[in-house]
Amino acid sequence: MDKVMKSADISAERILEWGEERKIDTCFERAEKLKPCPIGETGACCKVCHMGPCRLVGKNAEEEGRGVCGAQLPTIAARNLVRMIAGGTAAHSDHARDMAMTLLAAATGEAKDFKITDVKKLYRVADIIGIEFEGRPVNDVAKDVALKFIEDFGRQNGEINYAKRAPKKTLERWRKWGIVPRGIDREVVEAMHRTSVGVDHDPDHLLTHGLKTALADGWGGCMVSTDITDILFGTPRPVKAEASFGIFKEDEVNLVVHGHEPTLAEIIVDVTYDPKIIEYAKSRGAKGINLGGMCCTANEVLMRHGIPTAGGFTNQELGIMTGLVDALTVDVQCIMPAIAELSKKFHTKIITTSRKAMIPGAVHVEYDEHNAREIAEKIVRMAIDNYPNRTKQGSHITDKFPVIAGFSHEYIEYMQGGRWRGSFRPLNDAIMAGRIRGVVGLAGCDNPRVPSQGLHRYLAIELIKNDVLIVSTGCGSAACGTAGYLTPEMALENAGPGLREVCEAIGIPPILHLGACVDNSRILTIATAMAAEGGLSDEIGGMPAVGIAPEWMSEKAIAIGCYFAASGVPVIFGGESPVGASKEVTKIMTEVWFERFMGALHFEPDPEKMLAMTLDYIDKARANLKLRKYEPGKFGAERVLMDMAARREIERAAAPHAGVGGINESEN
Ligand code: NFS
Repeated sequence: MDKVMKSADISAERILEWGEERKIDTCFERAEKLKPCPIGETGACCKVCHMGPCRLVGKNAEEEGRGVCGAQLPTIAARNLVRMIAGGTAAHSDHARDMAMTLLAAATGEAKDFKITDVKKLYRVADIIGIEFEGRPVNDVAKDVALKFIEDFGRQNGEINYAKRAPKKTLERWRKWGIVPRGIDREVVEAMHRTSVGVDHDPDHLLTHGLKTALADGWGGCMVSTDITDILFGTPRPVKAEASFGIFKEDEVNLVVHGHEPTLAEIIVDVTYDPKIIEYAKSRGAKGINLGGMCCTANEVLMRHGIPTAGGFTNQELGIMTGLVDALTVDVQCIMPAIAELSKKFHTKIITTSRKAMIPGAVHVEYDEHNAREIAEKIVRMAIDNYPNRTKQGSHITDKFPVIAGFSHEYIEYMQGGRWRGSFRPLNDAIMAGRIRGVVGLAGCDNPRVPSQGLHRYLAIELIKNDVLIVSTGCGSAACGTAGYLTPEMALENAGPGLREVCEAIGIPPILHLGACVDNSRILTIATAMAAEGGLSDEIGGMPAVGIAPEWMSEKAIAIGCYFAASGVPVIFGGESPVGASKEVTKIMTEVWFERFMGALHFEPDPEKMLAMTLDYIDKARANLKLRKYEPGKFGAERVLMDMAARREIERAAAPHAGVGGINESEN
């Protein structure tokens, strides 16, 4: 029998084999040794008080099972899911809070190393949230924008700022069902309260609040974070980069930024270009400084600066095992504590930087936005100082692939018509004509419990073969990038005939990398723009669009899945359902949510079934919208609204050796 692969990534698999020979443990071995508890895995375990934990198992558990307090299985499963949503929302939104605080400190001059980079985006955002901007100093506008967003966290009543950014009909559904978030913190706290012992016991009522909390994540935390990051560091536009372990260089200092927050990483990017720092690296025997990323901090600096990525979640230990990483700085979220222990077998220095997150065994250099450059310099110097300690220990396995990333909402609009005629008309027309069958958001983590990255890659290839345009984020993007899928050539080789034509005409890959997980908010605003453009659905619900997260593992993924469902997008997650023990909860999330919001959250471990469900949702939406029936290679007429200048810009961006292409800040 063939050996079962742990990772679908060939380089990852080779590093794992190298590690196995030396008995070096990773998440892959730990996942094998530690099987999930079958009771907790399906949501049937309640541990919200200490009369339990109560495990509701057995054939009739749904009807007859009771916890010590009398709680039934649907209540317990619903509570478990709502707590996951609250955890995910808290993570994204606390990150967003810090972004808002940085914007405020930049605007008031307290954070001297930060400035407003994208003034046009600032004005666009100010306009949406009702801040006067014309004729005012930029920093005054930025201060008011920051303060208005900070209100979103602590507001007790009313609606979060960006609720009104949703299509009118979508917002009406939310108002009808009482799920427009008031304030982000309020919804998270209420979720924790309602799921504590002896409070809310009605599964539907609980899950409705779960959706309200999730919307506070999507249209609150995530969207606020994306927009402030664009304002501070620039709105992404196509950029060339590279992915996989080959981004590490044998003769340069390899410093990796890992985690989720872009602020310190942005300053580190800048420091690595400082001639005095480069000179310092040379004085320690290196040819230069090579910055790389992992997980979503990687996505943030990849999108804006073309900093290469070593990949997503399951690659973090393997990166260290190359033996080439001199320092790995981590901020928050998705950082395996195992890296501190693992790093002792190599020369890698692990540096924690957030005041919220420490790991025993790591060095802590605390980031403070008021003193960012000094701290960034200290970190880069630590990496340089560690370069001479590099030994031969390590797999030294290095392959890499080219990547085109940087597809923001603004750029996607621009690429469909140029500076003056940017719109979503061509995309809507291509969908109406059947050239593009539908759109899929491919997101979420990679997971050592499946051949990691494999489900992302399988679904990505099959979907583009079926003329489905993919927008990807987070570790979904990383899994595609480290396989070489994020290039325009991918369309020529693998896309169906309609999608291939569209990609060739514009010069884009069939998988558009939209950024980090918080940038799933870009998918919400793109769907909103498509609804406003006309010809498809006039709300997010009903679009031939589906969200998938085949390898999810984080609570953040659950929050994202739920805010897409509440916004009107059917969502299909891989793996076992964390509420699979309860038929009632499953029915609410699939059938009841679909009736109310035109979205749903499914769990389907079989990737072939995931694919079939995705295409089925898309085709049914096309039929309901009375669009031309999708047939490969047969299209209706469509208008093309691309001006030559725009096309040239995009071709330049996607061409080999091109630098940053497309719009510049003033056109953004
Ligand atoms: Ni998203 Fe980014 Fe990756 Fe999953 Fe973690 S890195 S925020 S949670 S593992 S996609």
